[in-house]
Amino acid sequence: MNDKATILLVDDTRTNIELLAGCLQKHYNLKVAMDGKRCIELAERDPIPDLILLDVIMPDMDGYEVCRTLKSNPSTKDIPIIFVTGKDSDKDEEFGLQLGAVDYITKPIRPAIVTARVGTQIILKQQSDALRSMALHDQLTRLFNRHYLIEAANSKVARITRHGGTLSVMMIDIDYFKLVNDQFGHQGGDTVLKAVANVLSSANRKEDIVARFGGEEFVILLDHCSISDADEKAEQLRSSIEHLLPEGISVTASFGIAELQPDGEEFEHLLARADQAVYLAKEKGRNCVVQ
Ligand code: GH3
Ligand code: MG
Ligand code: MG
Ligand code: MG
Repeated sequence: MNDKATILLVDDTRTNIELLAGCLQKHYNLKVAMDGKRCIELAERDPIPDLILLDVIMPDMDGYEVCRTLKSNPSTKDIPIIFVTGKDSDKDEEFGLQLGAVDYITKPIRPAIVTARVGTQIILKQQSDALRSMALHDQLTRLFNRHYLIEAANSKVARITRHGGTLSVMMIDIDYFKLVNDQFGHQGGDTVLKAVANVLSSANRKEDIVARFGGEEFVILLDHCSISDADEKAEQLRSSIEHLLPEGISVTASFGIAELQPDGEEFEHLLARADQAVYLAKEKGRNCVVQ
């Protein structure tokens, strides 16, 4: 994996780009845009930049307008922006910072100053990414946590309520997990949880959200997925979990699935239906899928 941070350089003057690239290319991945429109395109494209160095005076769309556009788009609003500009009055600087830029560097470009200020912002960005990742993931399994699941689900449900679409939810509860702990100890139980989490996440599409919902409970949010597709998928996962451990050690799980009703059903209600289905799966004798 390439863990160099990515910086997007935006300036309509080639010599400025060359000067900035000269001081930054050794330590960072660089992307270059020579106008505002291209900057907005590249800001959304992988690798998503960790920082944007943005010129102000450019034809068509100036840097202030580019900044406003980036800040109003949920997928680019958290990318830090440093203005690098010849507009050097206090008023200009104040204006740029009020637009949400994290720093404001005036031209002529002084390589040592740019390098130092960029370095500081990259460290801050990496720290905030790490904190965000910790806040959204479960430490043991590395899956998303309940908090993230609910946030993501509410926004998917809102989108579907407005524009239509299909969403299914799958709830998974490991059977007799207390016995797994009793038999193999808490650490052994943790190893089983990690193994089950791996099965659940490796078998899924990129757009699915796999979360650890509680102790030995997991939830998968299946976007663009009908109840019959969810049923097929759950059956595959159920079988993979059943065959996960060597013969003689039994780990199975009970599955409940439900599809969002198109009458404005809320996620909480959808989840309660999946939970009820898990309860019925337990009643039926466990290691099965109920809808
Ligand atoms: P059922 O088939 O009815 O679901 O039985 P169960 O034993 O799985 O049911 P229950 O929900 O009562 O027990 C879940 C157990 O999971 C209890 C708890 O000690 C254990 N557990 C919860 N979180 C963790 C964890 O992080 N690690 C380990 N090892 N065990 C955990
Ligand atoms: Mg310019
Ligand atoms: Mg449980
Ligand atoms: Mg259980």
